[in-house]
Amino acid sequence: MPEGCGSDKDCKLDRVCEAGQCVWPQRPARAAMAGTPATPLTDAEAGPPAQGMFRFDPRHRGRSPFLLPKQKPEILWTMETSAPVTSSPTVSAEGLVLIGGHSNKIFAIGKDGKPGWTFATGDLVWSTPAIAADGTVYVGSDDDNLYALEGKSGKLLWKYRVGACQQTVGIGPDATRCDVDAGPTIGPDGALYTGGDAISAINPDGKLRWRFATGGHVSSAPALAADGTVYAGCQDNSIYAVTPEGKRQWEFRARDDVDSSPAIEEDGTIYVGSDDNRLYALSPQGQLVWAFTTGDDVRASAAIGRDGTVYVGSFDGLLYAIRRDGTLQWAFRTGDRILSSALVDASGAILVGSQDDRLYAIEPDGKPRWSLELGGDVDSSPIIGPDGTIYVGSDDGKVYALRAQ
Ligand SMILES: [Ca+2]
Ligand SMILES: [Ca+2]
Ligand SMILES: [Ca+2]
Repeated sequence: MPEGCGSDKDCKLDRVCEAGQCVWPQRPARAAMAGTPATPLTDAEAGPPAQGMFRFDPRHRGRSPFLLPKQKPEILWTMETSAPVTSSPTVSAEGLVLIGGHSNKIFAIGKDGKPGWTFATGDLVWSTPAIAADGTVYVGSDDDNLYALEGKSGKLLWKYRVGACQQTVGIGPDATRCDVDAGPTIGPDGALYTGGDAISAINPDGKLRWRFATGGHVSSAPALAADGTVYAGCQDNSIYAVTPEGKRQWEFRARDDVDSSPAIEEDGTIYVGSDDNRLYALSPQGQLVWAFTTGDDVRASAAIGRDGTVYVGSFDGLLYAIRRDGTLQWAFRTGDRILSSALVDASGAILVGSQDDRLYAIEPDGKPRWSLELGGDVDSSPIIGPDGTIYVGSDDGKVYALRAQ
């Protein structure tokens, strides 16, 4: 719950007092008040001082400010990384495409597809690079480190080891428990939120701000509400709400692992999937609003359209459009499991990958617009660059840039 305040001095961190509640600055107070009618924020209003991250902003709504092409795009270029790419891309202010790979590296690729810098870590990279306002790139690795890299050169600025797992790399319970696969998510004050064997908040200088212990591995990126509350799913079947100071607010128990990253609606509702096949809608107080049952695990993260429609893929192969009240609007069938998190473009069209090796563009009413076959599973979550180019990774080891004529 947002805490009450009389002046800015009553608010922790850099928050300010607006209408009796502590909120992040440059953010309309209505966004922080649960229960008020949702007025869609523009992306500029909602955006933190960061250039890019998994699901685009700390609330993880998966809303792109750009438009998907009407026509089926063609492959503009590909870059071979030699191992599957499940990480999702981000684009820097200089136009570099940043993405991690199972070749243990982070790649910076020029707009023309020419390789830029690479940075080698000690294990697989599932994490999506996040880019701070100053250009610093933050990315995690299965070697249990969160890395801060200089955006232009890829030079190491610092690394922070999450947890104290005895075996850091390879496979096995201890080797994977502290993996940094989650996000990171950049908060409005530059703090970094990630997973591993706990939920951690790390300052921009690489020092730990707080660590919230969980009963299992946190594999997906924490989301951050307008009031500073941190939400994260965990393989102990719980969804945790943690205060801006790192204290437990509430815990909601699902019936299986929660590997989906939470998405937060304007009114504070949290949408998150679970291996129990459900997509949950939870109130900011941690109460169940509704649960929508799909045919298999929901590991993808939900996207929230500007009209409040929620889009999420399931391992049953369907991409679901679910109304705010939890009823089905439509479902779109792909040929295999969906792990990729969908994007909603500026006009409400949807873009998502599937393990049938295709990338699908879907109209707001659920009709197919186009689909394009790539060389392997598309588990990476696609993005649209400012010039309309689509970027995505695939299990065939390639990073793709797609553009319509
Ligand atoms: Ca590890
Ligand atoms: Ca299941
Ligand atoms: Ca496949």
